[in-house]
Amino acid sequence: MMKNYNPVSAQDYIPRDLLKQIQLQRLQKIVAHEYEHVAVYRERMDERGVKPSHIKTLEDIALLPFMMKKDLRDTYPFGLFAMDMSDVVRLHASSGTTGKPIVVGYSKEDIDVWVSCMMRALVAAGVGPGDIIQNSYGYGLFTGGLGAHYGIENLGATVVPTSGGNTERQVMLMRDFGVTGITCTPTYFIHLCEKALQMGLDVRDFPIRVGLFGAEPWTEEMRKRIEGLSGVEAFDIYGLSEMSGPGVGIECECHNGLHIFEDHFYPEIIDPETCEVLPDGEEGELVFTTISKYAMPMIRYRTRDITHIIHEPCACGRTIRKIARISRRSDDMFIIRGVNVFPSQVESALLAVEGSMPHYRIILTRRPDGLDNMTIEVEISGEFDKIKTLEELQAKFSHSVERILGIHAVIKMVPPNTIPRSEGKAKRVFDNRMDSNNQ
Ligand code: DLL
Repeated sequence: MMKNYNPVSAQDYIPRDLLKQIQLQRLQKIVAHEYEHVAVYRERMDERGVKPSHIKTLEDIALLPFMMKKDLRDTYPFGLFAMDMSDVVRLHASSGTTGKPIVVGYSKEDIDVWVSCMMRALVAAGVGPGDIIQNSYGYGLFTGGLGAHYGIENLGATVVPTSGGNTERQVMLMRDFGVTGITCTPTYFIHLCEKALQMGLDVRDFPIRVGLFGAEPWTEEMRKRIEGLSGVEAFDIYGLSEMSGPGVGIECECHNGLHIFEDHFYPEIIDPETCEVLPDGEEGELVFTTISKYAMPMIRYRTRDITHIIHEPCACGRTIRKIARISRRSDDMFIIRGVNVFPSQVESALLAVEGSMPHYRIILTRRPDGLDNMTIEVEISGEFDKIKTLEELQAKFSHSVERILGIHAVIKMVPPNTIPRSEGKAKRVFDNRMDSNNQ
C-alpha cells in the first residue's frame, strides 16, 4: 500500500468521506460563482428554476444543466469567462476540426491547481527529482507542452522542452542528455523510436525508463508495441483543455485504469442519449465539473469520451476513483454498412496480428452504387519483402478485422514510411464519402 507515497500526492489517498465533503463545498462555491458571473449559464439555470442554494448534496449536481463544446464555440472567445480579464493570466486554445477554436482561460490559482495535478500525475508514474524528462508535447496554444512543462519543473525534475518535431535532434538529445522519461503522444513516441533505429540507435539502450502518453486514444496492443520497441514503462495520461489540460487523470503502477484527480474534477457518467446519470461500472459518456477552477469553470461538461468509472479500491492505495482507459469518443465513430466502428477497434484488430506495424489509416469511400467501402492502409516493415509473406499478412489482417468488426475491409499494404507521421495527435480516419458522392 502507498508504495509510491509522496506528499505531493497526499490528496490521492484522502479518505472518501472527507473527499466528498471537500467536493460538495467546492461544488457549491463554484456553482454560486458561475451563477453570479456567467450570464449564459445563469439564464439556463433560471430557465430550470435552479438556484445555487439548491445544491445541498453531491447528487444535486443532476439538477444543473450540461455544457457542451458548442457552448464554447457559441460564446467565442471569452463568453464563458467568470473572472475579469485582468485576473486571467493565461489563455490556451484548441484548434478543433471545424470553425472557430475553443478558448480556455486560467487565473493564477487555476494554474497552480493544474500544476499540482500534473505533479501528482508524474509522481504516479514514478517520476521525481533526479529524472530528466523530455517534453515532446507541442508547446503553444495546445495545453500539452506547457501543462507538462510546469508540472515537471515544479516537481524538481529536469525538463527538456523539445516540443514536437525535429525528430532526429530529439533522438540525439535523448541519448546525449541521458533522458529518463518522456511526455508525448503515443504515436509520436513510436516515430521517435523508429527514427532512432534509422539512425542506427536503439532506444532500448538509452537510460529512458518511463513515458507519459496521452492526448489521443491508444490501445493495450499499442502499449505492448511501445514497451517492446523502447523498454519504457508506458503510462496513460488523460486530460482536456476544457478542464485544464494534461493531468486530469493518469494510470498508477497497476496499469488497470486511470485515477481521476477527483478533488478538482468531479466525474459523472451519463447515457449520451437520455442524459441520465449512470451508476459506477456502467459505460457511457464522461462528464466533468471543474470544482476548483475560477476563471472559466465548466459545469457538467460533456466530454464525448466513452468510459466507465471503476469503483473498486486500487491496489496502489489511492482512494480517488479510476476510469477505464478511453479508447473511443462518441464523435469518432463512423458507420459503415450499418455497423458502428471506432478507430481503436481497427487498431486492436491490426495489432493483434504478429509482425504488424502500428502505422495505419482508414479511408472511407462511397461506391457509385451507394455502398460504403472501408480501406485500411497498413505499413509493412522493411523485413516483409517476400510476396508470399505479404499476402499471408494481408489475409491475417483481413481476417482479424472481420472477426473484431464483423465487416469486410480492403487491406492495402503500403511501403515503409509512406503513412505520414504525426508530431501530435494522429489523424487516422479519412472519410471521403461526401467527395465520392459529388464525383
Ligand atoms: O489532449 C490534453 C492532453 C495533453 C492530455 C497531453 C494528455 C496529454 P485536448 O486537445 O483538448 O487536450 O483534447 C482532449 O483528447 O477529450 C480525449 O478525447 C483525447 N484524449 C486526451 N488524452 C487521452 C487519453 C489534450 N489518454 C481530448 N486517451 C479528450 C484517450 C485522450 N483519449
